Amino acid sequence: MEWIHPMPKIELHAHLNGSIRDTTLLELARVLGEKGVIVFSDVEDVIQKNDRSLDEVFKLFDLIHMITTDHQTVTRITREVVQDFALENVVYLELRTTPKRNDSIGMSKRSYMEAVIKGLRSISEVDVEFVAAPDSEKLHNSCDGVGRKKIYVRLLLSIDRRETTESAMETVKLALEMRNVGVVGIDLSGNPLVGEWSTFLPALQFAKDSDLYITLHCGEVPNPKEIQAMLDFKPHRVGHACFFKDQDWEKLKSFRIPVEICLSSNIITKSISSIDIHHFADLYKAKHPLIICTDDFGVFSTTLSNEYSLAVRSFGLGKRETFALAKSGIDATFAEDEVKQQLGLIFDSASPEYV
Ligand code: 6MZ
Repeated sequence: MEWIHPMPKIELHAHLNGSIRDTTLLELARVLGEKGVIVFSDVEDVIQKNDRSLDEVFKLFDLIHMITTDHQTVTRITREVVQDFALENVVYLELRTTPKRNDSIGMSKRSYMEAVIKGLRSISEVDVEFVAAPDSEKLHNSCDGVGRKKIYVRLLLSIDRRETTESAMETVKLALEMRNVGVVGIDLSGNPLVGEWSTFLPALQFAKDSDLYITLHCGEVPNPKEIQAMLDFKPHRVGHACFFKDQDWEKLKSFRIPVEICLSSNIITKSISSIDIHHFADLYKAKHPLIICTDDFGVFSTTLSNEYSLAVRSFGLGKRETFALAKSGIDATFAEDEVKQQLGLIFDSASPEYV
């Protein structure tokens, strides 16, 4: 399946701090170990482990945040994550991250996001287009092997389920202020066993009313009431949808809400017990909009190409169907029409290889 890597791809569900290279994480952990902040040998095994329950994943995130949350490191990991996606021939990336406040190092949610933006600006190996610019220069052909690679990047600000209504509102206001630097929407994520939907609803409703796009982690654990409430909110996309019941599927399908599918993440965290019963198959058969994503390529040791290979092997997709699936992701992006058009051209120019 060597054709999957060069195929243009769209990534819509990627958490910044879940997408750090192991080598970078180990290097940063070693430095903190030398400073006596952590015991390196303890965290080394945790970072390199591949099999993680959902609970262990969130413990790992607490550790990662301890290692990464200073301005310089946020800038570095942003740069590396975007470079890694560009190398995977991702032509459009919606990167999500939770703006963090840490008074002890003078970090505000805004300064955290400024460090992310600095990371985007610091990439020189590939062309990164992240500011909505209708008259931006025309795209180089990203697949002809001659032009420089170009990747469109848009940002989603995540609200962590541990946050209060007030803190969630602060994130939404920040997103509104940062629309001119590529922020297009809001994500609700974090440990699904923590927090109440009613806590986040005021901020999410305000975001929606202000024309920000919304994607929700929905049904990552069994929580029938919350799933129905989330669907009634009519988000622009949902992620995971692992514990949906018939009535949830009916609603999701009638509203045509696209689903971000994260196969390895769902299998590794055991949200889905086996790939052959994954809801990808039913949604794909029903021609429901869906998009294959990585979730946390660092934490789950995967790549977007690997996720596509898994789908091809598990659900018997052909080359042409896989390409059509990747291309159909354009409609699910939160990008401006101009960008969607450009993405259409990129896929069209690559299509002779995939028909
Ligand atoms: C729910 C997840 C997640 O925001 O610090 N996150 N939330 N389910 C998942 N599935 C496994 N994977 C990641 O990236 C890390 C944060 O993203 C959310 C969690 O809130 C995690 O702390 P950022 O860049």
